[in-house]
Amino acid sequence: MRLSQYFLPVLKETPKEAQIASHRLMLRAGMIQQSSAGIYSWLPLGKRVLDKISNIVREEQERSGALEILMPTIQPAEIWQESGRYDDYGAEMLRVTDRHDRAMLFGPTNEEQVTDIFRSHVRSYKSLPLNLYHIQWKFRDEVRPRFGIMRGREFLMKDAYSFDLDADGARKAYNKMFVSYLKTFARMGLTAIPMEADTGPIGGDMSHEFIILAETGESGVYFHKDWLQADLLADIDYASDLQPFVDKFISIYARADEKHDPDNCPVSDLDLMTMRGIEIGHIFYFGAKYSAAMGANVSGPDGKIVPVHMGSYGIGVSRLVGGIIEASHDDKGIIWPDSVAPFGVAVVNLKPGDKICDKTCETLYSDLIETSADPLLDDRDERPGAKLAAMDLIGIPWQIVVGPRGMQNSVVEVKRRKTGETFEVSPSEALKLVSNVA
Ligand code: 5CA
Repeated sequence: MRLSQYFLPVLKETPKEAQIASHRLMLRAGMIQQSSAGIYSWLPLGKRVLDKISNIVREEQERSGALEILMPTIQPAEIWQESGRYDDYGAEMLRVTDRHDRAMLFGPTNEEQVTDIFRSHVRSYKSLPLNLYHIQWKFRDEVRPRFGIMRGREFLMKDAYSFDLDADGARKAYNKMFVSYLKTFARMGLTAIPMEADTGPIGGDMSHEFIILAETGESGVYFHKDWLQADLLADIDYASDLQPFVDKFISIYARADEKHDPDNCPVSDLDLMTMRGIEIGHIFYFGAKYSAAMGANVSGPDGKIVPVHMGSYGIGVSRLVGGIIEASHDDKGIIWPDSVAPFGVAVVNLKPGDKICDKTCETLYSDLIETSADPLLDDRDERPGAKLAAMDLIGIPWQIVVGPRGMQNSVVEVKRRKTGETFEVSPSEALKLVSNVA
């Protein structure tokens, strides 16, 4: 992408309304724009990151065996009346009426909708296990939307729903999602700590929320310092018994502050850490809560007809954009992990119009496209300082800076955003350097 032809409305001033780093930086980097309270447009740079994150989530869901579908944002009230949640959900649910006076709603979650799909088609245990997921916008009329897209009213969620014949099968489905979450977040450079949690309006009797550590998190967390060195499962065979893995992770202490009892804590003061955390995922096992209410039954091998056992598994995809920034930024701007960066490499032409600089940049740019490094070429007619500051602000992991002075010795400067290290190398060595990252 050529920056001269891109839409990157960066802000010079720090927006006053933003209280936390990620919100400030997303506005300054031209990633999002507020439409109304808790509702945002995603501008080109923000949309790229949102898509990168969605794709990692999608890949790890598929690896775990879940199948992608797409359910609507607008749902009929009837299915929520069947489950009994239509009234319970209260003012958080955005209710709308269509031209025929039919009650509809903008989905805050999709247990009812997916249960309706299931009961229309599945009758036998032979079709199980089944896990259906989608990545879709949700609406919750939060009392206090805040921190930009972190607690929005409209937000993008990955929600998966598992169906099994019995509690045993459901536990296996739960374990698969548990493990796939650790992998998903590790790929984004995040250590996500699973914590036993309350089930709230989703219901059920087993639940874990996944928390990343950040000063601006909404909840306090107590945890064993081993979490900071946890080995997050590079390779996992989903067909194997995952219970030992899950048990191992659950056995490392982690509790929300309201559940932490200092007098009965198994962890010594020396090993215990406390920080604030951001909830980026939440998984639930709720058995037959929805299937019994909505008549989603299957016949077992013995011919007996029973309500199917279900769980649901959410990831805050749009919240993750802010969460990653909270976990990875400095006073100059965002520091994207390579896996979710909007562009892999920035090629900064310090002097557009200078023949050698132009030619070197064009060659680097086309070579980087060739190697799929997803380059951004800063070919704007701007002050060098402003260009370098913009690249730091938007957090591109590698920068190749091409200027007339370096060109006299046929060298460019390569900078690693994360460490601030710089290397003076030839353009071809620069290509090698930036392509050698995983
Ligand atoms: N049906 C279940 C699981 S699919 C469910 O809705 N779970 S949830 O309520 O915990 O939401 C799942 C994830 O969505 C949360 O972990 C959080 O990361 C994200 N999320 C929830 N509310 C918001 C919000 N207002 N703004 C941004 N992200 C949110």
